[in-house]
Amino acid sequence: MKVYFAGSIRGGRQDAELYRKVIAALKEKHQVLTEHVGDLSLSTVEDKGDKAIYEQDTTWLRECDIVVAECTQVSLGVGYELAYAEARGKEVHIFYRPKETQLSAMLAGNERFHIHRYADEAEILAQVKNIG
Ligand code: 6IA
Repeated sequence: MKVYFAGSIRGGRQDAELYRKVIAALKEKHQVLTEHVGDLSLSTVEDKGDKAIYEQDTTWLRECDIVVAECTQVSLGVGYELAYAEARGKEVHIFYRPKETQLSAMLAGNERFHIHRYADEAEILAQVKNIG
């Protein structure tokens, strides 16, 4: 299946290495459209053209079968992507570490989203293998 992985970029890159590992785990069974989200060298300050990024990402969101989002690091862009995917009837899986963040009620309270709580890297890597 085609997977759109969403993770924080301008919201903060503290979990970028974890995103990279989750993307690698998803790639064992799926095509991941957004591998750059786990690219540790991705610049968040240089502006390569926000319009082009928006157009490409929304095209991929319409094209994907499943959205997988890591939401511990709060990101406006990821929140927007989740609503965009929901409006188009996509299957959405949200992962977060409850010890480190309180998930927004706008996600936690949405019964159409599949919410997965995890504690550490080993746990999320095992959980994503059950998707799709
Ligand atoms: O608000 P945020 O930047 O944290 O939003 C992160 C989400 O928006 C990710 O899930 C991506 O899908 C998308 N996104 C944000 N920035 C980019 C980007 N270039 N390329 C692709 N998708 C992006 C970032 C580099 C740019 C800031 C120069």
